[in-house]
Parts: sequence; structure tokens; C-alpha cells
Amino acid sequence: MGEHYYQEEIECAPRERIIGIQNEKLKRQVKNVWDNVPYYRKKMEEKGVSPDDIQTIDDLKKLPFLSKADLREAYPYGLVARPLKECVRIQSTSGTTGKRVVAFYTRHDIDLWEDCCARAICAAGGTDEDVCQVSYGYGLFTGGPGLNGGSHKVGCLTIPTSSGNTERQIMFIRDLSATILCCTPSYAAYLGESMKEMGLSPDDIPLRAGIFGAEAWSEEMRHDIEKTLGIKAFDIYGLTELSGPGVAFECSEQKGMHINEDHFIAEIIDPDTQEVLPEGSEGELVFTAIDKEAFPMMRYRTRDICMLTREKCSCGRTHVRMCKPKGRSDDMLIIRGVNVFPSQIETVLLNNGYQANYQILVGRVNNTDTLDVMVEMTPEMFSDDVGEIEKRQSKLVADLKSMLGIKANVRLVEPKSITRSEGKAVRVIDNRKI
Ligand code: DLL
Repeated sequence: MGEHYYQEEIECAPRERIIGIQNEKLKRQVKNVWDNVPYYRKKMEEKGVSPDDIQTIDDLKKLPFLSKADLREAYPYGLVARPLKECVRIQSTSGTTGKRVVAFYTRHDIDLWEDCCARAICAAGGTDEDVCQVSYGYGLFTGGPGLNGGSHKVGCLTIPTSSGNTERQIMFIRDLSATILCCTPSYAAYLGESMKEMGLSPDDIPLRAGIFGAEAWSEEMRHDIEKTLGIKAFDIYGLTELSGPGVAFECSEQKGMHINEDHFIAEIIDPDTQEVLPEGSEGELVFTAIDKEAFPMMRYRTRDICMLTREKCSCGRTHVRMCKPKGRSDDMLIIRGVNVFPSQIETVLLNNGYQANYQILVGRVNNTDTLDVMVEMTPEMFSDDVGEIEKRQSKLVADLKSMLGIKANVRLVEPKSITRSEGKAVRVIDNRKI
């Protein structure tokens, strides 16, 4: 058995110890931003809060929020808390609209981040005997560099393929006997599909675990990927503003993701009133990074819609768990007044035997919103007769209606006609904004 990177002392620490650590780090961090980030100090002053008002995590709610709008306003250096001389890296979001978020890291920050990723790999059963293929993009995106660093810390033999060149990915998995695969869930599904086309079955590849995140994916998609690749698939969550992947990760129980609470304090707020909600409520996830030096996000509003639970986890870890984010509040579509999350549509499609190859088209005709779901048939479905295909289409329309409460038009399209993604999939095209 290989050597683990299990930090039991901290990952399974009693609640009082975690709170003790958080209290101490929070106080230090508030002082740090007050002294070094005039942008945030001004926000504190406007709210009439000074560092002395923050003694424990119960005082967190007195602090002002930060949002993406603040990051844009303060771009590029306005939220950096350390002299640039101490910063050693930037990473940036994959966002395509507006100014990108640029996050800064000191050596300490990189270490902390890679540590979080190492915990995630360990929780997925990884040890120094594993061969870990990192097929997230490398470069400005945090996926590749984060998991690469985590894999080193665990001591895995790391294969930094980055994303793309699917046949080469599969060749490396087979030739170098990769046991762990890290990439987006949509790319994992694509790899599985390509493998099948090459005539390979799950038994032909040595993979046994996958660490997939960076986008919302349903339980149904997890089962599909597990089947096609013959692995156990683990979820990992994070965002550039807070470092990258590894803010939270799944353990063997797979009942939510443990948030690394020695580094991040999580809250759930009502996105409209900004009020903190009690445990178990659904709302917007907000994080305070209590240990980062260069880019200390305070009460950062993620826009991810989520729930937290402190119920005891049988894996032994005591850190709070977050559920799979339901989607981002800014991904939520309001169609004819009804809230629709792409993840709800995905669930219906996969429950009906389709794969996660779909696109959601939203438009407006005569002042009324239109919702069209384009979904690929599998090759077997495609060979059915027209009557059969029409029946399938009506079944989807009915199931979507009962899931969403509104009617969606369904277009069943040929296999392979929807573009595959090597990174985060683009699921929604909203033509109403144009
Ligand atoms: O996606 C960091 C990451 C890389 C996470 C690799 C996991 C694996 P950003 O590009 O800044 O960073 O995007 C962050 O992606 O606010 C969520 O909306 C979404 N997201 C990330 N992980 C998950 C997940 C990276 N496991 C944004 N489930 C976040 C659902 C996720 N959504």
C-alpha cells in the first residue's frame, strides 16, 4: 500500500479546534486587509466596522461582501495585499465576457492551494503509487496547475497532458498505466465516448478514479462516466478567486464535498436580502479566505447556489460539506417567469438514456420566451424508425414539462452533431441578450 497524504489531525479535528483556528486566522486576516488593501478598508469604513469589531467567526456577518463587480473595479492590482515582489504567480478565470479575474499568489498561497488539491487526490484514494493524468487545461486556468501541484505533493507520477488531443490522452492512459484521471466531467465523458469508438472497453484501461469538477454535473452524468470509464468518479470544487480547485472535495462517502475549513469559511446567504441563512438552507455560497496572503477574498459572493451540512460524515472528516452546486445564480434562466437551471434539464435527458451532449437555446418571439433543447440521439436510437423517434421526442417534452413546469421544444439530432468540449462545456445559448 502506498503512502497517503492524509492530514487527519486537521481534516478530522474536533469542531472546537476548527473554530479556534478560524477565529485566530480571521482576526489576522481582517487586520491584513485593513492595513494592506485600501479598497476593502474603505468598504469596512463605509459599514462602520474596524478590525477590533471582529473577534470571532460570529462577527463575520459584520464585514462587507466582495463580488465580481468589485474585482472588476479593482482590476488588476486593487485587491492585492502583498508587495508584488512577494507574489510569484497569477492565474485567471476562463470567463469570456468582461474583464477576466486575475488572482495573485505568494509562495505560501501556492503551497496552501496545492495542499488542498493533494487532500482531494488522497480522498479519492490516491497515494504515491498512483499515476495521475492531469487533463485539465494548463496555463491561466487553475485546473491544470492546481491538480498538477496536488499530484506532486501526494507523490503520484504526474502526466501533465493538459486538455485536447484525445487519442494521445487515451494512448498515455494505456501506455503509462494511469490510475487517476483529472479533467472536467464533460471531457471525461468525451474521452469515454472516444474510447468506445476505438473499440476499447473499461477493462482495457487501468484507470480507477477520476477527479472531475470546474462545472456543474449531475449524479446521472456521474453514473454514465463511471460506467464508460470503469472508475469511481469524485467531485472537486473551487474557483480562481479563492485559489482554484480544491476549495472542497468529495471523500469516499460521496455525500457532498468537504470544504477545507482551516483555509476557507463558508456561509450561505439569501442572494436578494444578503441575510445569512441557517444550516441546511439553499442559497448563495459565500467564502472568506482566512489564510491567503496575496489575494485575501473577504465574504466573496460566488453566485453558486448551494447548501451546507455539518452532519457527521462516516469518513471521519469533520469539515463542513457542501452539496453539488445546483448551478450559478447567473446561469439560472428565467423563462416565461419560471426559474430553470440547466442541471434540471440534464437530469431529465440522462434519465431517458441520452448522454450529456445537449444544448439549450433560449430566444424570444413576439415578446414570449422560447426554450429549445437540442439533444443528440445515441447511435442505437438514431437507427430507430421515425415513429419511434417521434415517441421519444414526446416523452422528453412531457418529462421536461413535469420537471420545469413549462414547455420546452425538443429537437433530437444526429449523433456527434453537438460540439464536444475539452474544458468547460457551453450548454446554454441565450439569444435574448443580443
Ligand atoms: O473552475 C476551478 C476548478 C478547476 C475547480 C478544476 C474544479 C476543478 P473558475 O474557472 O474560476 O475555477 O470557475 C469557478 O466554476 O464558481 C462554479 O460555478 C464552477 N464550478 C467549479 N467546480 C464545480 C463543481 C474553476 N465541482 C466556477 N461543480 C465556480 C459545479 C463548479 N460547479
